[in-house]
Amino acid sequence: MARGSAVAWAALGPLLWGCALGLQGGMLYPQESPSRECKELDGLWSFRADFSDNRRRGFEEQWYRRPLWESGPTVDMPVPSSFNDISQDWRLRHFVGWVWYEREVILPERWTQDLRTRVVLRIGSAHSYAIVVSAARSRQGGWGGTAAEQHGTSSCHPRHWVNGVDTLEHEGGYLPFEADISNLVQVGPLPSRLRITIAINNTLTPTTLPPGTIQYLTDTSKYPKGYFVQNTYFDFFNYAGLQRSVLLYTTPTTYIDDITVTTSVEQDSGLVNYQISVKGSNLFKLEVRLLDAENKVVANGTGTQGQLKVPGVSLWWPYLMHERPAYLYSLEVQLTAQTSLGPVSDFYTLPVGIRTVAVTKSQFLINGKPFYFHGVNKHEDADIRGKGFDWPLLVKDFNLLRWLGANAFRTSHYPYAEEVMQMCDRYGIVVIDECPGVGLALPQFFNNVSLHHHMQVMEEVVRRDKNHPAVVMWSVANEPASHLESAGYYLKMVIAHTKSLDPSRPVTFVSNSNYAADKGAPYVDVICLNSYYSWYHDYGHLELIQLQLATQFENWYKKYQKPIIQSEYGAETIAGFHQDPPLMFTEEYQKSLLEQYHLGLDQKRRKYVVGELIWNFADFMTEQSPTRVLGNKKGIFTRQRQPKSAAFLLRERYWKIANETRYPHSVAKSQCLENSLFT
Ligand code: BDP
Repeated sequence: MARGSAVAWAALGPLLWGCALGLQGGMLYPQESPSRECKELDGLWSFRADFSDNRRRGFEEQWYRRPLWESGPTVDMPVPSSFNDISQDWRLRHFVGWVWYEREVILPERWTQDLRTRVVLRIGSAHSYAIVVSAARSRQGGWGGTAAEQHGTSSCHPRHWVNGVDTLEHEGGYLPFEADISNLVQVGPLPSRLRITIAINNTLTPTTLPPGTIQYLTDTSKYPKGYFVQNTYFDFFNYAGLQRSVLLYTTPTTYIDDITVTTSVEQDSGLVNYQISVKGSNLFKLEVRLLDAENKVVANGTGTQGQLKVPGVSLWWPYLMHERPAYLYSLEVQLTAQTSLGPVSDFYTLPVGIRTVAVTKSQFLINGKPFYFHGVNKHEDADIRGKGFDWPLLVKDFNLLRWLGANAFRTSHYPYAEEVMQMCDRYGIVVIDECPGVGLALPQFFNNVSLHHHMQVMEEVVRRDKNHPAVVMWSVANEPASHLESAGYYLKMVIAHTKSLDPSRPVTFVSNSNYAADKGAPYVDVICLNSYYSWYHDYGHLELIQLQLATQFENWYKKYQKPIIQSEYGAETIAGFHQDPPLMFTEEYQKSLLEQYHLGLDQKRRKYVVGELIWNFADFMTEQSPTRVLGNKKGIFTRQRQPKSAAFLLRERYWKIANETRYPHSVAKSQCLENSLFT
């Protein structure tokens, strides 16, 4: 990629999107439309953890063959939620191995009778390896279904399948997967009920993402026979289970499979390049209409690909960068097709934000204007639900972000729920979209199997999030051991692959290596740096921060000539601890440390430093250790989302920066979101 002048990825997008993903099919967010119905399966599921020594009893006894309660006791488990913090059983909190979820669903008769209907089972995420077995029951009784065999804790790879048609396997948490189950529910005597059994294994191995190791402790004077622990190399609790929604949805048998949109700007016109894939028939017609926020048609087209021109465009601007941020159009796609069973239609509407992203050697540009990331790093994390998706929590977090004057966050350290990304589009919160490439700490993690899987995961991330205007950059990893030669090759390959999947966005990874030793930095578009001056070393010496920060920035910039984001900095703080003059762990220390960083950042902010993301938005749970007091306490909010003193400090700073960098263009005609409370 040429450097020095602005690189407008958006302009390359339409030319290069042809580099098809290796994945089968699209992963459009399920929505209701005149041709599509959804049935959410959130609520209580039956649940059992397989506590057997080898964790394989469920497969050996074929628990999926019959309703789960028939093979032993079950408990209620809410979905979505992590299973870890729900019960009083400490064994479940720390469980490693297979857990079993089950739920029965009554299907609408049309779904089972109308052969022009396609029924899809979609799992928002299952951490981390999942096998889904679906069985349908006819009105006469008796389950028809499928079977799986042989799974252990140390191996995440299922082996044998019988009647595999109606089963589904997926490796990796944090991303959706789905299966067409029409054949199962639409054959034989009419079925009206569906039993869905999902076995999930949370074991992390050297080839999962994130990676981990299972360590057997064999000293029999200390550990019972077969005793093992899961080692992880990242700093958050490995919550697991059905952490996002599960649902069934329908499409016609000929359907809109995927839509890819890239946008660019030509004078005062917006250009929307679309590409649509259709499955089920070759005899079809596609019509597209672009509607503005007032539902007025502003452009239309036909066919599987094309360009829509929007004169007098209202651009998608980040929150606080413009008086009318987050403007969204709607791309209505209508498919009509001839099938052997007669004509069918399918409708899908995609929100579209028109904006460009570009990087120069010292700036990050959105819509051609310098953008400064003033935001946070987050986690999907809360009391009781763990990493389970929760609407009240989501809305609270976005209200806090806007209160704070934050215009961006990084999805540290895995892709967040799709609903989060939609909120970012609607609120104008810019996202650095990070994959679960975290904890790549050991040399053995940089192997070919991992590399292949990592690339596959990037395909899944890009496939899911490519159309979100809020996503302005992909991050392929957090703090990999990037000083290693093997890591250099690995990162080069993952970054190149990501760029081939999406040439419209810059790509980065987040480094904590030394500038001179980092083998991945040559391949990124933006340098993202984590540093913890006066925290993990030189503790208490706040007076050193400015010097060390200046050295860090100057070294990296001199070597790479790329814009830099301070992607993490922060201090552990127990809310309510006070000490002045400041001592570590107090609110005063966190504030003072931040202030010193801010002075350092301000020295470079107008030069080549293009962003600062505090670690962390809120306190979050980690594994137990002598250095963690009920989790990581570097939040500026507590885990319950109450502000520490630092939140007020940051709020003042972010609003000040926002007021300096706002662009009062009058391109937008209306606003899709009311920001008046804060602007
Ligand atoms: C950084 C990691 C982050 C940790 C943080 C910390 O990227 O995941 O939580 O350190 O130690 O190195 O608080």
